[in-house]
Amino acid sequence: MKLYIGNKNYSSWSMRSGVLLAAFGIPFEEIKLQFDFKPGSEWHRVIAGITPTKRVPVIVEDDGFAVWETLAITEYVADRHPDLPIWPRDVRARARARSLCAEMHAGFTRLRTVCPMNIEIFFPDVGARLWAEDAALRADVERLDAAWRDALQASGGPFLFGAFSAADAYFAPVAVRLSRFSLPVSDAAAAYRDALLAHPAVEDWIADAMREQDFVPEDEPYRQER
Ligand SMILES: N[C@@H](CCC(=O)N[C@@H](CS)C(=O)NCC(=O)O)C(=O)O
Repeated sequence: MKLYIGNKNYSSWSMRSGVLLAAFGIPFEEIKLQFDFKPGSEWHRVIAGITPTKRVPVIVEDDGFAVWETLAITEYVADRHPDLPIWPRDVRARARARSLCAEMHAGFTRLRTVCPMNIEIFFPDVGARLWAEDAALRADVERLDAAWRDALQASGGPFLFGAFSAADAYFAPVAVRLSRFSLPVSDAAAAYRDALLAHPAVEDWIADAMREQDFVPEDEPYRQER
């Protein structure tokens, strides 16, 4: 099985699927497609042959069968590995985990827009300015904080549903955003953010991202160059 991803530094959706597979020890071949959004680039040529959405991540099986969209990838991986607790075993916890992943997939748009994932750099000044000026960002982070606190309180932690699950893989890029932009959260959310950043699968992804040394202008609203 191949997992096509984008640059690890920037690609938050790729990170969700990559961390999920690594955290559960599922064997896969990682294929990184360098972001290059100029017309006619290698990125456009290769991605168009893999998925009709022209976005990563994408799973491609040996016979060419492809699965795209992170939520669908998560479900496919869980279906293929029913022995692994990718979703919480308890039916209500599982429903709640799916609600949070769906909420993440469709929502938190202000947080995702103004605080794009950029693993290799810390922007505390930008984060402080955004926090002061942007009510929609504050509302997203407050909702996130409440969602995390509710799940952690019900499960007892250290991850949202106790043991690491798909929901945690889903929120790994958000933990990076909170940390890089130094956005204020409750003590419980901060402890979870730090536990997530310290998970070996997340640490490995971050270490790879730090080694990339790429600069993709379309993903760099706060820098002109490296
Ligand atoms: N809803 C999609 C989002 C995927 C997505 O937007 N991926 C970005 C990289 S993080 C991408 O491929 N962007 C390329 C482009 O916009 O051309 C998913 O869940 O997989």
